[in-house]
Amino acid sequence: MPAQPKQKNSKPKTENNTILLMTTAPPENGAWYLGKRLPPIGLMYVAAALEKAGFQVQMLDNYLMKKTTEEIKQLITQVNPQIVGITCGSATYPRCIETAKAIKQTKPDCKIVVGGWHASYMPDSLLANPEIDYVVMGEGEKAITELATAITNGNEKAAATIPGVACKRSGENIKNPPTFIENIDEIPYPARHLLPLELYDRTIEFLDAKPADVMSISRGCVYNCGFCETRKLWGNIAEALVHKESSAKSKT
Ligand code: B12
Ligand code: SF4
Repeated sequence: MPAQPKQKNSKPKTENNTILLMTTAPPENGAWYLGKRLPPIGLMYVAAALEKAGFQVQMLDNYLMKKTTEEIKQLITQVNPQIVGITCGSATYPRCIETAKAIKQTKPDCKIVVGGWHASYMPDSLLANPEIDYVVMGEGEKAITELATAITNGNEKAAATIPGVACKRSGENIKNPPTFIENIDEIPYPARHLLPLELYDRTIEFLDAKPADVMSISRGCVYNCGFCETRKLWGNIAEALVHKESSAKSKT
């Protein structure tokens, strides 16, 4: 197994530095609902970066776990997170907002940060909801680590200047253009240990192999196909970067 990549630590200073990272599901009777589930790799990368920076991280893949709003409220009371991070795609937007409302009702001082695809393409639509404090656009690891550090240090002014972060200030939406992580080897491997991997279906129709899992082997693309949004999310990266995660590790 290769050694974990090194990353600079920026230790959070406050006592409560618990962060809950979660997904929500699209409506079950909608066209976008997939019965099968694979672990959410983007969110696991975000979790790993936060753990590496010294935060206490918990994950709830609620697409899989299907907790009700009431159960989420109970979880928030139990975990008492200072920050909740939610992945939001366009299909999951309504549930993301519904969940954010429930979290704020339970713990009004909890900061809600939304990242992922809808957040990256349509940050204003998220910031229009009073429950959403921050939006992270694009690659999440560096932005969320800097943002969580600023929030836990009570430095909301610094939070508003972080590349890739969007937020409301004096009635205006501030949107700082994202930057990319230059040295991809700094990114820790996805935090698979934070999810109940045994509960996932982990099969893929055309593969006669089980368990199947997801890995990310590049960031960005050298091409620019008209139908593909990879360049929009990941920018004009001139070189595809290979991120090695051992296959042995993913067999867990
Ligand atoms: C692989 C993939 C899948 C896999 C997911 C495997 C998995 N479990 O992770 C499968 C096949 C299951 C899948 C399913 C679907 N997908 Co898909 N998928 C992709 C694809 C090709 C790559 C995503 C990926 O893994 N990227 C690599 C990781 C590292 O990046 P990431 O996930 O974007 O996460 C980073 C950032 O977004 C951010 N981030 C993510 N979450 C959070 C949360 C917080 C709090 C923060 C701060 C940051 C953050 O930080 C991460 C690390 O840098 C993208 C296209 C693309 N190029 O991005 C489409 C894409 C994400 N999928 C899309 C869609 C529509 C779907 C489906 C709804 C399709 C369907 N008919 O059901 C489903 C539902 C997915 C869901 N859960 O909601 C759309 C979303 C469009 C939109 N506006 O929402 C995309 C963008 C493709 C497209 N243009 O249509 N998908
Ligand atoms: S479809 Fe997207 S990811 Fe694939 S080669 Fe084209 S631009 Fe690159």
